[in-house]
Amino acid sequence: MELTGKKIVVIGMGKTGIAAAAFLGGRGATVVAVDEKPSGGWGEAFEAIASEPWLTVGSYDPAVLDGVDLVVPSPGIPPYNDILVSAQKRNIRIISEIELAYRFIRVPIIAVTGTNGKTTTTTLLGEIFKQAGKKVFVGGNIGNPLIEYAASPQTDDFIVAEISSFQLQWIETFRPRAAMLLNITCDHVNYHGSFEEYRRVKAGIFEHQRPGDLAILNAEDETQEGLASSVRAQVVRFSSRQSLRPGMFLQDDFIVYSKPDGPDERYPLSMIALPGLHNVENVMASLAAARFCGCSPESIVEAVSGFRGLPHRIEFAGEKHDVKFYDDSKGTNVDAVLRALQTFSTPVILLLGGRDKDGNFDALKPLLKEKTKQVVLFGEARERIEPQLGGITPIDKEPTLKAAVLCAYHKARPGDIVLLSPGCASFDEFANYKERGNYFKELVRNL
Ligand code: UMA
Repeated sequence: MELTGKKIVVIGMGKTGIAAAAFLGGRGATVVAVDEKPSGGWGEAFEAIASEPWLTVGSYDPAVLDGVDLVVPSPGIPPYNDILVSAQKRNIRIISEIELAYRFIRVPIIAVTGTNGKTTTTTLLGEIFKQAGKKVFVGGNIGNPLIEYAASPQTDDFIVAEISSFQLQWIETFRPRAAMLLNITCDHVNYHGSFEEYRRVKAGIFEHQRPGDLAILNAEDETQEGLASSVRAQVVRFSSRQSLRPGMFLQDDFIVYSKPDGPDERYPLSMIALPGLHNVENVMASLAAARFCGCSPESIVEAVSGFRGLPHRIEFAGEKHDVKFYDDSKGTNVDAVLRALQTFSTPVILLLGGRDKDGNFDALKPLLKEKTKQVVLFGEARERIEPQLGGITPIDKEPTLKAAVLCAYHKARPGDIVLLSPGCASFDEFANYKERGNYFKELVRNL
């Protein structure tokens, strides 16, 4: 892709936009940086490139597009953004940062997408590769934009990339050597416009693959029905509920990998230290990718056995008077709450709330009845969620997370579990889910 002499608008001066601007400027393009925030507050990383001769700051409106060849939006810029809508009307090319990066990356990319489980699976897969002696870069939505890697010497054997639907929005040729779609449930509908569009964009991860590539699909996810027939890559499907031959499934206490050629491989479920069936699915998907990339079964068992999961994903947060607390602050949508609840067999006091993302909390009802003895709603979303739960379980409402934790602790009896799995964004009280989870853990420590 020729960038020299091109005039390119980069929208959003966060992590991605700044890295993309630096890359483009370094390749001879003229970059116009725009952001909805005034330019004084774009942070230190922006200051480091602010005086480059190839960079100008543009106005945050469609007029900035005059004479522009290309637009690179940051992932957080929704497709209905005025500048993007205008660029489309004017037939100005728009590509996402992962598409730009892909054009310059020579290392095979293993891409992980799905509504839930992406970060855990990406991290686990990175660990497996390392255990197998492969040099690997782990990046993407997990926190290191791929465009930064494109500017590096690229000496790794593989890239394991967490890919969000936002990043898939404007791809043209992005072709991962192996790609997996863990699951699709309702999320980010306000960004994509509809669930159908969200699904379409997510499935785009397979769109440019070729027959020698690998597509890993979840056979139990009904939103993926029919997808296998439209994928050009070879397909491996995994299921946590039924036998699949060929495919990956559970039998007795083993994950069985039945391949079209060659004998079955069997991996003991006891190697998985993470709770919940969803984590078994994450391991199955990782296993398929790792075997495809030449990791030995022994290294897979070794790496999975040693993997203890990530902070804020159903993480044990402490115990007081025989009440156990779990931090699932990363559970910012209804499906993640369902997954977290399924993990527990003892009575749960569930902390639900935060900033509303228009989730359908009605879907929680059957599991709430089965698993919870109490729900404590908190934060901005508490009033909207309450009627959706239809009185299925006792409910308390508190304005803040702190008040919710105190309320839950007060109601808990020895043997109970208090689970923060909010099903909402954190932004009403916190900068992000990590800050919310850390604050929760601090509250538990101080009880
Ligand atoms: N901005 C605008 N207009 C808008 C929205 C934002 O100008 O309409 C500006 C903001 O003022 C800010 C900048 O854009 O200055 C932020 O851009 P961004 O939101 O794309 O954030 P980045 O810092 O570039 O981080 C992005 C991902 N963020 C999002 O997708 C929202 C990070 O994922 C990712 O780690 C990073 O790139 C590196 O790849 C975060 C995330 O929440 C963790 N992802 C979503 C998720 O996981 O659910 C998809």
